[in-house]
Amino acid sequence: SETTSHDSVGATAGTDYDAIIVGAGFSGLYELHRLRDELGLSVKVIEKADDVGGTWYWNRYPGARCDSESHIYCYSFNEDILQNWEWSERYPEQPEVLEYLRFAADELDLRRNIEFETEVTSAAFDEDSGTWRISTDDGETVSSQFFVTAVGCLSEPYIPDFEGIESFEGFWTHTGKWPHEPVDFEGKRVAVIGTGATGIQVIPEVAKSDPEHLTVFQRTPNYAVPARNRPLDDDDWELIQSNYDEILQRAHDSGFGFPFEVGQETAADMTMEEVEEALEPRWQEGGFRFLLAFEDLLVNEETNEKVSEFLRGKIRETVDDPELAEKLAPKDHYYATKRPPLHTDYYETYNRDNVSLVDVTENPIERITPDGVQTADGHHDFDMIIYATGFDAMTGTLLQMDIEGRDGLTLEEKWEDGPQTYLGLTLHGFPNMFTITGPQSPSVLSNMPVSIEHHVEWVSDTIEHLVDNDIQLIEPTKAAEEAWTTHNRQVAESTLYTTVDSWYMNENIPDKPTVFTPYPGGVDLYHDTILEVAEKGYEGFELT
Ligand code: FAD
Ligand code: N01
Repeated sequence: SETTSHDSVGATAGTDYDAIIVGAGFSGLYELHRLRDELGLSVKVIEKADDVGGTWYWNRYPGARCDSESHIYCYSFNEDILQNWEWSERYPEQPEVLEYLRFAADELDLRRNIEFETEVTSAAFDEDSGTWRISTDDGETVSSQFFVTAVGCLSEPYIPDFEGIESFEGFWTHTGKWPHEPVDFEGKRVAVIGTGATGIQVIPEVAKSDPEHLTVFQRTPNYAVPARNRPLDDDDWELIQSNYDEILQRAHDSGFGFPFEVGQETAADMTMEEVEEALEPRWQEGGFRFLLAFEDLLVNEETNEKVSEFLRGKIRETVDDPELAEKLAPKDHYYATKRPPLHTDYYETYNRDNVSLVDVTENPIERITPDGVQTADGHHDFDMIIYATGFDAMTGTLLQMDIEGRDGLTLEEKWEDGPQTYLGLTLHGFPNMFTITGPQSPSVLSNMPVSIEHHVEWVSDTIEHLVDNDIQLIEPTKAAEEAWTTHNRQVAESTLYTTVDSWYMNENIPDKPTVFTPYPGGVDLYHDTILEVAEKGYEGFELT
């Protein structure tokens, strides 16, 4: 392991490192660079995979592709990385994003401070020394002054507790643990369970790969907008490069981390024909530009119902069998109140002869058997089962880590009724711990590299402030944390997000408290807030 001298920066004497970061995805890599190369701290990153990449290391399923456009799904902080990397497509495929993160890690010479194939199994704050003790699955314990989690919001795969899962004798996997070797579907009877953003990407790819049959198990239908992917040519790239600073600035100053124009204020007073006229160009253009057609989409039921109806109409136009089209057209929730996916030929896939849909609300899955899936109305034989059933999102990976703060308080106990944080970045009772893209921050409600940069920069600037001023500990007050938690709840309740069960609401995992978990106030407002807190001398924190 790497240990450099940290005496010069005033860290707590006797620790192994100034800072330990968990995770080597987008977040952890940038945090390492900032703390090591700009502040000169001794830093170690611990990562359970055998390479960098995070999400893009684990999610190797066929069709895995970014929904954010490539030119804005990137780091903006480093001119060399920006100028020396050219994306090949409007939306990069998983191998290309992974390659990009490997490239960034090498450009910044980050690997030498990352310990791979090592999992953090516990982290405890030692009150006497004011330091963190971090233990790993190889039996080691290391100490540091600062503990930064960069563990991802969607990094703990979730498979429902179906009876008999392990008894299945064919190939089965969760999409987030996809094997590194190619998987052959030709001539196979394949099941995909789940129609979230992942299911919507993997289903058309499996259907195209000559399976004997593909059966999709759907619980809730989803609204998806066409991605309209295409290669980026030299002209596209030149245009991007010549305006790059401005494009990135716009993304950083926007509500969702996208640089796209917001359309009109509301559709509430518009006729359906007027709504269609406004939406059709965005539909043709594809991607998340569609999401921004109306400013009040997520707060006004009338606007949202019109947009939702437009999308149902598109599904009905695409799917040949009217009965199937109705099953695929969501009516139980408003558009974008669950994370809105993009698609390439998703609805078209259901026109193939070798694809069928089981609606599990009508015909529930009873159990998995050695050779298939038993539903209420009979047995379905399969050679392969793909679980596209999502993640224990936002808090799952953090809770897995067995984190203990002051007075033996565990994170699990603290968050029994749902996450409580100050700014989604820090926790009362857990001094010097920082959660990159933590719950109650905009994270998953944004183009994430934008939010990640905001967080990493805030954490790094804060640590610099502490080191420069010889401050040993930072901890938010209970009052500040309670106020932030209340503010989150109030903002969420003013939106349509809380009208549906979703993973945003923690509802996808049995026994988790129902709480809206990300911060819904917008990236721009949030960023201003965290900067203001720092400018006011870390308002809401105790510095000792
Ligand atoms: P991650 O990439 O999740 O990295 C966290 C790392 O921490 C992982 O490598 C993990 O192995 C490691 N780790 C976790 N726990 C431990 C432990 N206990 N010990 C050691 N290591 C640990 N966002 C967008 O903005 N646009 C998109 O189009 C988009 N597409 C996505 C597609 C998929 C399939 C998924 C799952 C997510 C997508 N996201 C997208 C969200 C994506 O997660 C973020 O954009 C971003 O990659 C998160 O980076 P991160 O470093 O914060 O977390
Ligand atoms: O997971 P999900 P995901 N029986 O939780 C169903 C990001 N992402 O991996 O909707 C039957 O959304 C569940 O049904 P329901 C993005 O942020 C991004 O697809 O709960 N079905 C749902 O259909 C995304 O939101 C990209 O009723 C069950 C599905 O499984 C997040 O990751 C690509 C079930 C899970 O959907 C997670 O997406 C992929 C059960 N017991 C992912 N339990 C891109 O940007 C669950 N389901 C390209």
